[in-house]
Order: sequence, then structure tokens, then C-alpha cells
Amino acid sequence: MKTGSITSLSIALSAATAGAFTLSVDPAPLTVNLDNFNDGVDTSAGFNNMTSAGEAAGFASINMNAGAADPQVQFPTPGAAFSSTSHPYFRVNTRGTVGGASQVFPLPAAGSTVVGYATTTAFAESQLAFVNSVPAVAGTGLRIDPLGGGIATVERFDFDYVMLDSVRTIGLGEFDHDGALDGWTLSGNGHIINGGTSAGTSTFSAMTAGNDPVLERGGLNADTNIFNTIELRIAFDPASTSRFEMFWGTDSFPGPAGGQSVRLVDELIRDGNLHTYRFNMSDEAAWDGNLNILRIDPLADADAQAGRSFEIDYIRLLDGNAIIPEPSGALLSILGGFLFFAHRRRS
Ligand SMILES: [Ca+2]
Ligand SMILES: [Ca+2]
Ligand SMILES: [Ca+2]
Repeated sequence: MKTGSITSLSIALSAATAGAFTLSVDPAPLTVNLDNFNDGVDTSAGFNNMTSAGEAAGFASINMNAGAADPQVQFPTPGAAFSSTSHPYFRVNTRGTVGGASQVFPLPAAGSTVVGYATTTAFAESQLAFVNSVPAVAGTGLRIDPLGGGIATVERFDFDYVMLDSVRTIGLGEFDHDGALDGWTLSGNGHIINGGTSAGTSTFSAMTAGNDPVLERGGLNADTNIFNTIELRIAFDPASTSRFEMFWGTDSFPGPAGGQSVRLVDELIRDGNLHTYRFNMSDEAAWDGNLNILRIDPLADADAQAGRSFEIDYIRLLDGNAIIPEPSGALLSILGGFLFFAHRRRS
């Protein structure tokens, strides 16, 4: 990343702000929804040996007869046509009978664009990439052939979301169907209360009830050399004053551990609306090896015990090396407690 100039050095941060990372607030989105199946309107079509079982609670359900040959369902995008030029990667969150390699094709069908993924009985996200035919794949939807492998008369497949990404992305939490926690746990001390996920908002919302309210997801295995950027979209209670803190652990720097976290206080936008915070972690010495755990204390101290609300739209890992800096806009670089305002220019 080229930095045109560093125009000021301001030590205006509270003592709680810490970490060595670069922060972008509300950068241009890198991901679009092909469909999140959250509006309850079933638009599935083009069946072969499958039938719709409806759309409700934030996902679309499709049935196939066991062993059916070449099962197919089509999901037209409700939005604009997409192109692999801008969005070469995509993610499918699905569950179904454990089967062979399910396949995905763009619509209208085009050659040599097939990708395969394995379905599991619990919702799980598959990260996929279009196999680009020159010059690119463009489409108005996807056709999915969810190959089953069970013995039930009817096998059912549920589709939570399909998202198209500009850079390689892992959805650590998209909170996109009713009750979804996407592998996150409300750990230990009970200081997160009234938590719940709604497909209507595609968010997890909750309140704090004490210091160090903990959201944690373990069992990760992501190469920090590639996935050096965390993106979080979150809303904070206007009445809150507390810091936000995020801890991590890798196979070479186990965590969560004190001193292995990023903290924000003054940088938080506390207007009750969702804002995007993108952290490039590549300056962190302990962002090394394979990431295996992430812990978020949304509002960690101060008035947390008074009961403050927060709402999370998503938590993602991004290939930050592939992110092209925006032509304008402010960037905050926080190194050892010093705040740099870097105004980036194309060069
Ligand atoms: Ca729908
Ligand atoms: Ca959904
Ligand atoms: Ca969401």
C-alpha cells in the first residue's frame, strides 16, 4: 500500500487504545449478497429431480429424492448481474445430507466454471472461486447441484446465504438466519444477555451485563499470511462509553492472551447504527502462523455492567494483500498507542 503522506501525528487517544494495526472505518464494501433467503419469498426455480420446500427463518429449503440423478436447483439473484471480474470468489452457507461433491454453476450456464464443495449436516460455509473462462464469468444467478449421499427417501438441503466477494473471504459469523451463532459461543461469565440472531436484520444483538462480555469462536484454521485483515460490522449503544477489545490466538502465539489484542475507544462510532471496522493486522508480531481462535469483548469495561446494547452484522477474515486502497478517504494507523492519520493517494 502506498501512503501519499502522513499529515499529522496526534496523541488524542485514550490510554485504553492499544495495538499495532491499521484501521479503516466504513470502507467501500468488498462483498455483495447474491441472495440471503431472508425475505420469505421463495424464488428457487429450474428444478431437476428436486422440489422447493419453501423459504422461512432465513434460509431456502430444497428436497430431492435419495439417489436422484443430476439434482439441480437455480437461484436467480434479486440484484444486478454479477461478474467474476469484480467478484471472483463466493461463499455458500448450506447444510444437508453428507454427500459427494456438490457443484455450482453460474447462470446462464457457461463452460469450465464448475466448482465443488462438500455438504455437512450442520450449517457450514464453503469458500469457493469461479474457475474463470476468459475473459470472465458473468451471471444472473447460480445453479447448484447438491449431490446427496444419504439413505432417507427424501434428502433436504437448506441454503442460508450466497455471497460474492472481491477478495478471498472467510465468513466467521454472518448471523444470517434465525438463531444462528455460526460457531460463536457466549463464554464463561454470563456478561452477555438477551442475545439472539434474527434473519429479519441478519444480525446478532445482545446486551452487556458486566465487564468482559465474551464472544468467542475457536476451532479456526486460517493462514494469517493470507488472512491478515479482520472486518467487523457492528453497532454500539449511544449511551456506551466502554472500550471494544478483540483478542486472537494462533498456533505460534496461543490465545486469547493479555497483550494480544486490539482495543478501540475514541474510534468507535456510537450512534446505534451499523458501521464497518476493517483491521489490517500485518504489523502485529503475534499475527503469525495459523489463526485458531478469535474473541470479541464488544463493550469490555466502564459502563458495561449498566447494560449496553450492541449488534453485529458480520465478522469476516479477508485477504488484505488483495485489497486495493481506495483513492481517497482517511485511514487510521495505530502503532504503539500513537494515532496516524494517513491520507492515501493513488500514485
Ligand atoms: Ca427470497
Ligand atoms: Ca439467510
Ligand atoms: Ca449478517
